[in-house]
Amino acid sequence: MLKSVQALQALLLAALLLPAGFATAHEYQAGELQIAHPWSQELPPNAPTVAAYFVIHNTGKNADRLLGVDSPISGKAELHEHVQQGDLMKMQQVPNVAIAPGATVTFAPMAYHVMLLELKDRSLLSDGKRFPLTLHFEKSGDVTVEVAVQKQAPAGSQEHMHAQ
Ligand SMILES: [Cu+2]
Repeated sequence: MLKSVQALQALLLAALLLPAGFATAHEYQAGELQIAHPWSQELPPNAPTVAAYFVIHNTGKNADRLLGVDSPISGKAELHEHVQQGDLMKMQQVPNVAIAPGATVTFAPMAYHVMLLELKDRSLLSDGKRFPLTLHFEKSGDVTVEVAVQKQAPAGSQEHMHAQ
C-alpha cells in the first residue's frame, strides 16, 4: 500500500514537472479516428505559410483517408509530405493520406503536414493561441480541431524550421 502511494506521488510529481507544452495537449475523435494534439510552430509575423501537425490513430477495423483540410484563417490549405530529392528534402502536395486500420499516422516537421497558404488572419498565430482547422475524412466525415500555436515543438516531434 505504502509503495503504491509513493508511486502515485512520483507520478503526480512527474506530471507537475512536465514541460508546459504537455499541459495544452488535447485530443479529438472522428468516428474511430483519434486526432491527438494539433499544433503549429509560432513563426515570424511575415511568414508566407504556416504548417500544422497532429497524430491520427485509427482504432477501428476499416481503412480511412484524409481527403483534405481547410481553415478560416487561410485561403488555401494543402496536404504535404517531405520527400528526399538527392541531398535535399523537398516538400510536395499529396492528394490524400491513407489511414490504415490500427495505424498511427504522424504529421510532424519533415513528414506529412498541413500547409496553410494565402493567410487571411494572423491574429491567432502567436504562442498560446489556437486556430480552427477542419479535417475531411472519406468515411469518418468532418471534424474541426483547434490547432495550438506554440514556440516550442511538443516533446517527441523533431525540431525543424519549415523550409519554404
Ligand atoms: Cu509544406
